[in-house]
Amino acid sequence: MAGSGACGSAHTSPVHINRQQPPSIFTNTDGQKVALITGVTGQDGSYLAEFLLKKSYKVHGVIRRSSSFNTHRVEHLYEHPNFRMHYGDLTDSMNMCQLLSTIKPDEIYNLGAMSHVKVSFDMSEYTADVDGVGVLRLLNAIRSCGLERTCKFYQASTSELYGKVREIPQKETTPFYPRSPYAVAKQFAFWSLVNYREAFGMHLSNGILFNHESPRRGATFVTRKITRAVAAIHRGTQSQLELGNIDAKRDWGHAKDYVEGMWMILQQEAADDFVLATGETHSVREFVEKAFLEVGITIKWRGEAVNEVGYDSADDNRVLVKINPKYYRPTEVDLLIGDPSKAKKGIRMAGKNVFLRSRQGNGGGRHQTSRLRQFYTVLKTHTALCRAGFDKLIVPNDCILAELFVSRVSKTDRKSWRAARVLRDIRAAPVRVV
Ligand code: NAP
Ligand code: F7E
Repeated sequence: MAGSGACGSAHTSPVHINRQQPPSIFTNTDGQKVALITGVTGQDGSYLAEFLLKKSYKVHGVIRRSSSFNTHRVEHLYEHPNFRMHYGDLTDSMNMCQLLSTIKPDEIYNLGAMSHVKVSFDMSEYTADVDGVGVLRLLNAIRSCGLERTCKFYQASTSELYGKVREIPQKETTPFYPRSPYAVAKQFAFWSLVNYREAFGMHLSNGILFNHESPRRGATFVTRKITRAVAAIHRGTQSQLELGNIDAKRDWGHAKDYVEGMWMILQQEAADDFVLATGETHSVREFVEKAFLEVGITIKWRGEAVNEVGYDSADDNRVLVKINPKYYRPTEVDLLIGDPSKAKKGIRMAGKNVFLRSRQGNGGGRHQTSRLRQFYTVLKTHTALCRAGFDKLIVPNDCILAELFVSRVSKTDRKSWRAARVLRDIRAAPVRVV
């Protein structure tokens, strides 16, 4: 394996954030694959780390320095002998170079990003730096470290690239029309990969992923914002939910399925770009209605535009949903619905298409549910968690707790998530209400 380029000789002292890590994690002599995940502390990064550890990878994650804790999604992995975290930032070229020259990953999953579309309008230059130029930094670091023949690279591209959509549904050949600084930055990244793939023959793949959610979704994205609010309203600790454009439509899937898709994309012999999507679309309005139904409230609507309100059908005076223009975006993406045919045909493992096997409903099988049911599963999981008050509790392993609910609802993965152990841990944990 190469490693003697400009960065190859750079000395680095990785941050030993987790305790009791054997030094062998940096060597790849025993045939174990080595993966580097940027954005490991995010929704997708945490699921991907778990997924790769189960596949016996050595997993290195990049964590941003923060004055407050940003590790709650991965803390349960700290003691894993094959997991290690390193301080880093996509805005720091030397840091990226040093990490790559030390770790010499076989696979890089670039999930790190300023990922909030609305916020990108307020922080456009920073977003371009992290989500756009940051990717180029990583690609150059691979080349500088002489890893371009051995290292595969996954880029977290996005359905936001389609923006003001030119075609319905959207597929790999649909022209892009980005509608936010976030999407513009991601377009720069997308084409940087294609260019380096063609110019230098590197194994670089874009996953064009449509929205995917989970109990680990950040609380300011619309699905979690709604379900948390519904639960709080149900508990009597919140009176109303304020939203922006409730007529936007999204193709929502489950993050756990999508991280498996990321891995499968990198297992292809030839690098390529793939849409991962469910092929169904639902409006934010519909999500609101279904979420309230979970707590026994039927929402009815009256008024128009900013004056529209959602009220409890059992009590006309009980307004539960209001429109607040502060949540509108300067330019909106109205409708996203993906066509994942290429991935379904193209991503095959061991002669069998197992892509989106458990929660996507792409055929028969005992664990399979319909795509619509999957949408409700995400919704129910959020609501169940919040209704039970868990968003108000601090437990050491709340990520795992959330997974337990996923397992219960979807009836999959029960064994692998060791429900009994989780419950025991929760009971023993010093729970405090905040
Ligand atoms: P997320 O929960 O917001 O996680 C983003 C991660 O990036 C966090 O770990 C964050 O660190 C890290 N990060 C932010 N700025 C960074 C920087 N300057 N340097 C290094 N790391 C940085 O996002 P996600 O939902 O897991 O999405 C993962 C990736 O997929 C993102 O690139 C996103 O744009 C893309 N994507 C997401 C979706 C979706 O529906 N979820 C769909 C398509 C594409 P902190 O924890 O410290 O903030
Ligand atoms: O908004 C509307 C909003 O913020 C969904 C990121 O992971 O997926 C995500 O981006 C829709 C939009 O996700 C509120 O206007 C209404 O139309 O949950 P979101 P997003 O913008 O689709 C893509 C694929 C990514 O790549 C991104 O990284 O919901 N909406 N009212 C609202 N959205 C929010 N956040 N808050 C509201 O109050």
